[in-house]
Amino acid sequence: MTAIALLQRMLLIRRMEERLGEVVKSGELPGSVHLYIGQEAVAVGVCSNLTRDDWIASTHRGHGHFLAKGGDPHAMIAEIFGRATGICHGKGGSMHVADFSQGILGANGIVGGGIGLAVGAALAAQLDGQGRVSVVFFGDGGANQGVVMEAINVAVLWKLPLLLVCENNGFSEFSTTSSVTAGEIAARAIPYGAHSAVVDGNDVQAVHATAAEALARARTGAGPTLIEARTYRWRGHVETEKSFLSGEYRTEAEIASWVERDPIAHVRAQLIADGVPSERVETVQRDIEALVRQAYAQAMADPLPAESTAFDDMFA
Ligand SMILES: Cc1ncc(C[n+]2csc(CCOP(=O)(O)OP(=O)(O)O)c2C)c(N)n1
Repeated sequence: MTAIALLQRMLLIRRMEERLGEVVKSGELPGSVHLYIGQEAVAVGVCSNLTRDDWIASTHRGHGHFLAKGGDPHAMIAEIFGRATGICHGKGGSMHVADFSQGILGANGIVGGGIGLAVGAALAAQLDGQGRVSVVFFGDGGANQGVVMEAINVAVLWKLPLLLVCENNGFSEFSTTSSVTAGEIAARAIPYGAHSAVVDGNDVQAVHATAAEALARARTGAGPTLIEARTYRWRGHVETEKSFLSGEYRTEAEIASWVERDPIAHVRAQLIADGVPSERVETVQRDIEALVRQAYAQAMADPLPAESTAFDDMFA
């Protein structure tokens, strides 16, 4: 993927999420959402190495992963608004956006819930023998779920084509990572004999390169890798958190210091330094803005599911 394409995908996530933040604030969307703003380089850096046939499993903060893997922006936003045209017919919502046809096993409301799914997909990929891989994204809070250790253990033993991507964004809800997480997350792979790496999660090229190495190993039967991508969550744990939190759990200065390290500004600056004309970059931005406007307008005009479909798509 070219640097322009990386920028495009990151901008798509950013603009989709910014608009979502606005509609939550205006009360147009009941409930709340977990925004991915600030972490775009992780999803895009990893997914830019994947084909449609590869699998990803995601988290409660899953819109960025869905879009980075090639999920349809309109179908995602229609899903979040409970429309019949949503990717899960309006029955899944923000925390369950999934599209198996794009290799997206879904966002997941259970912290660490994607990990077992991704191990299963990795085993299926290995049995299929087509060279597919399976990637799971989880947070630093998710890293403390026991299933991470179970996944690494079995993936090393069976040489599964699995990549575990921990997005260490500094917080698990309102607790700092350092107050609930012992040691270095990436190091947890080492006793099992898995590969591991720490990467700057705000540098899309660095994430892309680190994931490329890990995925090349996975595709050739050399087993799993755990990547810890260090980044920062710009927005609240949920968009509505100010309505129920009694105090602050971080400072404005801390947030500002990370906004200065904006992953999108970083890649934009790199493009300009490499001689890409600024008009080209502006065109990319304008096109993304038009696409996002269109996705929202269409979703808002779409119908809600018919009552008669309430029991469709149920297994039991
Ligand atoms: C099994 C489980 N335990 C607790 C929760 C409540 N919960 C939702 S998000 C979250 C924090 C997750 O933090 P992290 O994994 O670091 O992801 P981030 O929100 O930072 O992206 C918690 C504890 C849950 N959804 N599932």
